[in-house]
Amino acid sequence: MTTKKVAYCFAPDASSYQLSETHPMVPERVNMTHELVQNYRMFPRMTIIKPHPATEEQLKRVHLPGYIDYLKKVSPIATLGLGDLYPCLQADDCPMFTGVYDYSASIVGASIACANRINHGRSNVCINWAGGMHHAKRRVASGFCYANDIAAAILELLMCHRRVMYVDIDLHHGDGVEEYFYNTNRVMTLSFHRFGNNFFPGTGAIKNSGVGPGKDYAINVPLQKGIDDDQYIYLFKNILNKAMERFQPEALVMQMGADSVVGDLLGDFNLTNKGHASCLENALSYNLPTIVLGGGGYSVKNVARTWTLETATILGLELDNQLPTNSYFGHLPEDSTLYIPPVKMSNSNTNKSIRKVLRKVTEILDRTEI
Ligand code: V1S
Ligand code: CA
Ligand code: ZN
Repeated sequence: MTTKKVAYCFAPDASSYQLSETHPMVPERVNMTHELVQNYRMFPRMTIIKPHPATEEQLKRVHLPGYIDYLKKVSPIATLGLGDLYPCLQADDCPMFTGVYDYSASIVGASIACANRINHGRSNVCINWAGGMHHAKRRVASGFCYANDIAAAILELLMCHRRVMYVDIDLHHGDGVEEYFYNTNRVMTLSFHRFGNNFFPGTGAIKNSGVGPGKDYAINVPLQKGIDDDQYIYLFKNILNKAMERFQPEALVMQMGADSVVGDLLGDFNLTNKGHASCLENALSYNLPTIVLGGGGYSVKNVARTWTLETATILGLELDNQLPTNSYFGHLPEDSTLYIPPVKMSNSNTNKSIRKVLRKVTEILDRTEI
């Protein structure tokens, strides 16, 4: 069991909206996680926080005022179907919907609440599974993300910490967060992601590693389909260890997108949820004040399994593979267990290509100085 003080933020508003009828980012992801965490009896071991929505002023710290005004205005008229007239939302990926402003404000508010608890030393680890919206840009929504809660939380942490490390194990490149901090050496961004053949969002090559004072502080780890636990964990541990040694951060933000787990609707990695969680366990072993956020993940039951397992990892608990009774999982045998096994699939990452990525990333990290 851990001696860490853990807080768990849950904003009902952040997980009560359906973006569109066919949209893969469904609110059940977070609600199912919430119920499993509760039914595994983890709530008494954490401080449960019901955060306030972000204020307009807080949202405008990370977004163009005009964009926030637009989200606010568009919220009540979304049902009129005026989508195509607006340039800041992207019809399929980021549709407008009634409540888009409140939804965004509540996610950002929860991540800021996590940062505030860390800043005041009230918690060592703060969780917001509804957060992790890493694609949102200053003036535009992108890739299912409307407001960048991660950038907002990092800005808050920077008020009390000299250097913040951001680590993103979502399947996709953390382009939005990278862009916010591309020219500073006070934030190191480290994203592991599927890359190539126009895989969304298309950015995240190793060579794109920051500009000006931020040169070499944006670290990208491009990967191919089928990567397994051994390869991923090998890269993760070695790169994070080197990054920690060089950067010496005072706080850590983890984006735990579960679309990098095997069987995801939009993904094709072969990571188990134990492998995914072991990356978090490794990151927590540095004993830094840490914010843990959600992100992507589209095979809903697997997302809930993964984030439940990771909540237990944070608390230092081992969970029974038998899922507790809950209202989402049925009675099928495949519905009864927590751990997700790997599958037989082709792996386009060779051990040689993995070592090459590690070597190139290490060269960049070796150039950084604090
Ligand atoms: N891959 C993928 C994908 N699938 C969809 C999608 C599917 C059904 C819908 F009803 C709506 C959208 N969009 C995409 C990607 C965006 C992925 C975002 C991942 C977000 C995250 O997990 O990293 C963090 C929360 N969008 C695209 O590939 C863009 C298009 C280029 C192709 C698909 N069409 C629908 C939009 C344009
Ligand atoms: Ca990533
Ligand atoms: Zn993703």
